[in-house]
Amino acid sequence: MKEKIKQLKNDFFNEIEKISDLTALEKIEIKYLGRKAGELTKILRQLRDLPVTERQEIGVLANQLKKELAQKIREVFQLLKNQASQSAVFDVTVPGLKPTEGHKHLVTQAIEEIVEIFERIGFSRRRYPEVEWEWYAFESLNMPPNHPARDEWETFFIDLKPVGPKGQRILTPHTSSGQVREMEKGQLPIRMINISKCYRRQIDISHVPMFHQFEGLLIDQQVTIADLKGTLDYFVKQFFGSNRRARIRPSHFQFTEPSFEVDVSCGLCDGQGCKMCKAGWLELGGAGMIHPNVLKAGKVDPKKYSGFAFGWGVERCYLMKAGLSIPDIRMLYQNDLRFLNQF
Ligand code: FA5
Repeated sequence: MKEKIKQLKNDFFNEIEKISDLTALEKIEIKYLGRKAGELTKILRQLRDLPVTERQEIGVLANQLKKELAQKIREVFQLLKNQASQSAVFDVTVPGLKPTEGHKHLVTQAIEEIVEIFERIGFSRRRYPEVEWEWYAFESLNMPPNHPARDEWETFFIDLKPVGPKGQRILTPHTSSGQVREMEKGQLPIRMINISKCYRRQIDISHVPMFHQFEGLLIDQQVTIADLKGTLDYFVKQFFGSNRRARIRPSHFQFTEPSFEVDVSCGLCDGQGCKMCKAGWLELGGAGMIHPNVLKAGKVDPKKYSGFAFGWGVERCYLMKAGLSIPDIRMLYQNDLRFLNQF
């Protein structure tokens, strides 16, 4: 037994000299002092089978060795720990890792730019509910229930049946639903720019089910088409570039009379006609002079006040900016960093 203890001691010290990391040290500790199957533990367990005289002598030796091994393990542990912390000293000369810098989404950038342009001529930003009553989106805008014009808005319904005097709840299909809400505040004159999310059951290369519109609304005394045209020209030059022009064409909306479709001259061919625009002009969106019935719905006297409104898609406008050639509006919402990082 004495020989065995001696051999164990030699083996232990040979092995511990060779190790260079804490994992190996832990393995040695388990091998020799492990509670279940440690080599020295086994010897200590065998003591009870020895004759009394031998048991005392071997017991003293084995317990002494146990202390020695434990002491050595502590020393080596400390040594390895010190080495590890020294090698982890912070080296100020090592080049740092540059965190990737994000940026605002293209649509957010466009919204901020649009707001800034209109604020310069006295318009204030508004936001009206995305979950809206039918009444604000249709009836108040001169489209009574079952009017065929409503079909154009391909609306998402929240309620199956009317749930009150304002009809069913819907996801607002256009920002025009904010017109009467703004008038209801009773503060005239009005110069609002309402930018909100809109929803329609549409999806293809130029339509997404969730998009943004910005709606200008101006109500004052003696507002004319010339004021509308001036505002459109101003916006087009500020947003698209000083060489671009706006034009209005007759159109039809239930809530404006007269109504127009607004075009912007093509930035690639300067209105001459090219592959991108065909006839030199790109369609921006609708506009018109507010229908007297809409003013009445908002408790504004049409004999005293008049106004204009326009409503355009933020995404569509952004895609028409000079120098951008984004072939599909859906790319704006696919969250593909290879695309978004280019802007
Ligand atoms: C309207 O929504 C009218 N409320 C605009 C208006 C306001 C007219 C005030 C008169 C006075 P329209 O359905 O054409 O009109 O939509 C306006 C613009 O919204 C479109 O030109 C387009 O730029 C954008 N738009 C419409 N549907 C989608 C869609 N699914 N995805 C992306 N953009 C869309």
